[in-house]
Amino acid sequence: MIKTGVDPAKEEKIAYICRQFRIPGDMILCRWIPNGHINEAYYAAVYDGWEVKQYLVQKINTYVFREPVGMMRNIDLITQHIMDKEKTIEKRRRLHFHHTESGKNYLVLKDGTAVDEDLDPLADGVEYWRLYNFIDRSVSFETSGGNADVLRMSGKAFGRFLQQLQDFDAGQLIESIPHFHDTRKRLDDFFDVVRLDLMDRVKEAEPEIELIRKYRKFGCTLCEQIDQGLLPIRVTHNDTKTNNILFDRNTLDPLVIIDLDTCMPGLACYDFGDTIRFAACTAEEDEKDTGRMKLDLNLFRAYTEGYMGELADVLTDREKESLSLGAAVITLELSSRFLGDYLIGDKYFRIDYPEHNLVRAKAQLALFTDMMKHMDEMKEIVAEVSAAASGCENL
Ligand code: ADP
Ligand code: GN1
Ligand code: MG
Repeated sequence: MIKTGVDPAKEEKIAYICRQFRIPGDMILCRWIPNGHINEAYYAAVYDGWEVKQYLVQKINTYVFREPVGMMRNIDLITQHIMDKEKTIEKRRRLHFHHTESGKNYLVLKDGTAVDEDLDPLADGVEYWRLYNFIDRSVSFETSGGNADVLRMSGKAFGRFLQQLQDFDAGQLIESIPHFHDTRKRLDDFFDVVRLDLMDRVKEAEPEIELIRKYRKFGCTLCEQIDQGLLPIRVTHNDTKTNNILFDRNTLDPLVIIDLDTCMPGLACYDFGDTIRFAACTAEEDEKDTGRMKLDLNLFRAYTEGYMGELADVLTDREKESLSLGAAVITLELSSRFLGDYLIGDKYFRIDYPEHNLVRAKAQLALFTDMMKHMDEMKEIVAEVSAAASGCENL
């Protein structure tokens, strides 16, 4: 069991951050939230003498997000756009980022003290934090547990999200991580890392490296389709794991999409594919027994149904055809990212034990191999479901 308590110094720091965001009252409880591989998230409960209010306090990982100010502006624009669409005032269905006294939706600390300047995020002692509403009585899924409803509701949630962003002007956004899902560049970078072999770890992963090499050209398929102008660039989420959706704990109603850090121009099929990779799989992302990493076609179908229910009339035919490819390509891409991180000494993804990234890469490659075996079936399911969702069953 992972310990989620925090030490008194950290507790004091989180309480200080709450005060910088002008939260009235005293922090009475603070817990570390271990899910998520990138940012550092805490739950904080604050009592103002009248009621207890709950917040999510998060340190932005500036090794990963080099432009936190631009990224927070992206998030502001996107949450505002969605609010305007939803016209909802229910707090549990939206993310509300609090502001500091100087009106920023982020806080800069230098050696633990708040400063008003946007300091270099990579400089020593500099940290960027944010604070927003904690969505109460919600649950997020680290795995679907084989439950098709989780997948169907997830498809609905991410489909709706994409649909709501259709008229959002992508030109307003910065690329919070340049080339995030540029698989061709990801694979080039991976083979550079293999060549350098800084940690002398290549010898531990030779079959995995060869497998990635074998499919390198396949991994570039979607990039080629972009080059040929075949796939539209939309504003996408780019990190569509089911643990980035908060569901109502009792009804499974998807309440809100979180982790908006990577929202930027991208392809629908990477969004579609990433949920499939994460949740339409018979085991968790970091399963050690690779024999358990299989694609579950029933879960795949359920996700496709939820997704197409929102997007059948939005996506182009070519995009629909690309969805199954997206699942395989993003799984290969992430395999190379996990393995590349292992080879450079685990600088990017949070790990729970020394070989964690290697284990993750092996698991993802096993899933990728299984997806390739089932590519035709995936494509058939997408065609069937999208035809039914557009009301023309006989296609
Ligand atoms: P990361 O980039 O590290 O994945 P996330 O923003 O996804 O960070 O947050 C990590 C986890 O914290 C999520 O998977 C979710 O379980 C929880 N979480 C994040 N935001 C909220 C929120 N507003 N309310 C409740 N839980 C949240
Ligand atoms: C990271 O932040 P989190 O845990 O939701 C990563 C994704 C990977 C994912 C794999 C910004 O997502 O790209 O697919 O881990 N996010 C970033 O679990 O790199
Ligand atoms: Mg997350």
